[in-house]
Amino acid sequence: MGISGKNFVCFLGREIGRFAAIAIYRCIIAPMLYHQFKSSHKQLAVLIDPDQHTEESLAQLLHLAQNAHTDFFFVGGSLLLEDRFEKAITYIKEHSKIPVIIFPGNSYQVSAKADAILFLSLISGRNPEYLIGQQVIAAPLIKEANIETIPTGYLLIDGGRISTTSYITQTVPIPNDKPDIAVATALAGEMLGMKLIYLEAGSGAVNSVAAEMIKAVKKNISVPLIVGGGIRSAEKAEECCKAGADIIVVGNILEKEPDLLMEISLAVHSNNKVNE
Ligand code: 1GP
Repeated sequence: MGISGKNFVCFLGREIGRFAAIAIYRCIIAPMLYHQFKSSHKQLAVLIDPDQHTEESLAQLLHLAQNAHTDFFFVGGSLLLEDRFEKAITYIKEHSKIPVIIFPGNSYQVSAKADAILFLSLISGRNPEYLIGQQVIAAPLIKEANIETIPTGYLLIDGGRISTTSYITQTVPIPNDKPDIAVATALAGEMLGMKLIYLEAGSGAVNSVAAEMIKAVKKNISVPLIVGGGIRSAEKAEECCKAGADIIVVGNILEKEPDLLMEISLAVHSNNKVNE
């Protein structure tokens, strides 16, 4: 065999190795976070809006979150007036081992440093911009960032006041006392291939998502159910878990009372001991 033949064999070997490494990464390592979502344990996500934190308050929250065995950080915000998104993700990744998942408020909230992104489609609304428009802009950026992408059906529920999400997206939330609408919407999301369903009452909601609605949706879907918005106490977090939420998201209250995190985490995770 001539020298060019040897080179060709080396080249082929390297290419096969490269493809195998990519395949192993994509099939085994990369989907790990979605598998964590699918765990039968109740889990807690702390929402970090970079605009609401100084480096000092962020450091304090990371410390508390670590002690409280927080399962995920969700990072994002509806507005993000200041250029703190990338800086916040970098800081969290440098100072904590808790997975960072982007919870994007718009198509530009993408970072290669995050572990994953919730690829949200606001399926409770009828505004094409938030059903598919923003996603088309974000898709090439996410591909470039090469992070785990989790298609998520996002349902906005009436939390008792006009939420920022409702205002920004110009969509009407589902009434909190209409579980049937939420069930039909979540089912459609799952049938369209969404891997998570997220019931969102809006940050700072007066009323969190009603237990009846959580129960009804959970009964009808087979993908993990995330619930957030207006969860301000351990009791409320526990009520949502008991109704069927798999992942509880808490944000706003921790900006004012970070010490509540431990109590809320115990309430969420205590369900696991009962269920085990
Ligand atoms: C995430 O928007 C919520 O689903 C967070 O809501 O800020 O009210 O906890 P809070």
